[in-house]
Amino acid sequence: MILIAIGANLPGPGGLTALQTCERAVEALKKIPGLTFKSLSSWYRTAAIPASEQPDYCNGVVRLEGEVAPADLLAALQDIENTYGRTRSVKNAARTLDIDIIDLNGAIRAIPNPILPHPRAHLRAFVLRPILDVAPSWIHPAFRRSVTSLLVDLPAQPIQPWSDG
Ligand code: PH2
Ligand code: MG
Ligand code: MG
Repeated sequence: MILIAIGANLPGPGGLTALQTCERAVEALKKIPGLTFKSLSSWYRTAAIPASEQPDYCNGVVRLEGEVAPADLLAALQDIENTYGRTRSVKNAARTLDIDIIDLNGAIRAIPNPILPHPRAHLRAFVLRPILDVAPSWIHPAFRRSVTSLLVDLPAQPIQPWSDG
């Protein structure tokens, strides 16, 4: 199972809303050669973590299947990010699109680009809550803990279903 997290909190090119950019990202993920789309979570409106004056994020998770080398998948995701105007400044800066590999077939990999599973996934309701939609029996490959068990241990993080306006 491959879990990919999508997030956006700035308008994209041509005035796409954050939600529209996220939806385009899903369509692009479906086109990655060799991978099969399985499901898409609900979209959530989430407050920036760590808390800041940034706009709220639109967040969701996609579940895919297939075999792909970690660096190749990362490169494919960065291509999609770049298509939607992603620029890189400081860590945790507001962005038009962020696509992160959360879990790649259970791989555990300490070497960056990408570290697997995503090193902060277990700390983030904006990742764990959508995983509950697409893979409710997911077990964190490194900590061997269920998504529900990780979620209940988190401090409160503002997250609600996305709705326009
Ligand atoms: N992504 C981050 C940092 N903070 N906060 C929210 N709510 N959603 C995100 O996707 C997000 C974040 C770094 O990638
Ligand atoms: Mg991220
Ligand atoms: Mg990222």
